[in-house]
Amino acid sequence: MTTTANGISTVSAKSPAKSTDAVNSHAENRTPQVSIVVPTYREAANIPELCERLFTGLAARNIDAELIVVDDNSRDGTIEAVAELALRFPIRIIVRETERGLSSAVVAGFKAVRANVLVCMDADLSHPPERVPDLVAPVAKGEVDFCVGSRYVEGAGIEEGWGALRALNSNIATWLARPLTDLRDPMAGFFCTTDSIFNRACEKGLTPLGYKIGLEIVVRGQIQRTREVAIQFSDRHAGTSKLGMRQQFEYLQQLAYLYAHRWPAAIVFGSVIFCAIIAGIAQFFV
Ligand SMILES: Nc1nc2c(ncn2[C@@H]2O[C@H](COP(=O)(O)OP(=O)(O)OP(=O)(O)O)[C@@H](O)[C@H]2O)c(=O)[nH]1
Ligand SMILES: [Mg+2]
Repeated sequence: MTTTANGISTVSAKSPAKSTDAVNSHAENRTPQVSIVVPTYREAANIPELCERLFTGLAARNIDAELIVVDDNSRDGTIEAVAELALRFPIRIIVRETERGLSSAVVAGFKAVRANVLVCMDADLSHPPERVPDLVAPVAKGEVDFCVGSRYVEGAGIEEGWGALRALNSNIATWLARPLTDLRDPMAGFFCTTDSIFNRACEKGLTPLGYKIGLEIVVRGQIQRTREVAIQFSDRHAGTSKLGMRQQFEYLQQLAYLYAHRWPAAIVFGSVIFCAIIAGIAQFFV
């Protein structure tokens, strides 16, 4: 990783992300209470407003935080936007030149944090930045290990722009994850946890596949103490969605891995039954 002035770290295949390397030159020596990681791909238009609203909300609650943008070489002005904001806010950027993917970007960010309390959120302002302190509070107090900004608890809401198809898609995806966790919104990309929970999930084989890194941490980290904070989920502010068919298939693949992790015996049993049925059917054709 090479680091330049104004808080820019560049990661290439020859220099994979390492936690200490990623602390940029502009960062102060103090240790922040909270590290907020935002994965980005072509989100330059959203970063300034995200940053302003986030740090205004944090200052109002006296929370000392850092913001780490993990960008997959968008080349859309994200680096320049962060460099300008870094003059006023504790923000830095990690640019990955050879890797793509939301979950792996969040993992790279979590490995580069300086605080013990970690937050993950989207850049497109779908997640209200003002609510970060409400997610942080129960985790920082040690009341829970994982706090979600939830779309599916009482008091929460989703902006009307979601069409019926997207709502159905989200509901099916949520329902498929139901056996893995009690969370009403296990798909949320807006959550807070701790570095020790994240490290435990890594030790248990965390696989940064697809979009649902929160679910991955909850299941692999064997988290029991969770809380959901109702949020108003907005449509993306600017730019275009990066969620496509590929991410949907990756989600199914991720679910298969998580089910196998949680119930290895059931998966072996299911595979044997499946093979037996296939072998039985095959007999009719030979
Ligand atoms: N670093 C990185 N970030 C990504 C990648 N794909 C998506 N993101 C970021 O992850 C966050 C969520 O992506 P979105 O495109 O908003 O996905 P979504 O919220 O499901 O869909 P919309 O809100 O409808 O656009 C945003 O901050 C994206 O910029 C990626 O491949 N690499
Ligand atoms: Mg979004």
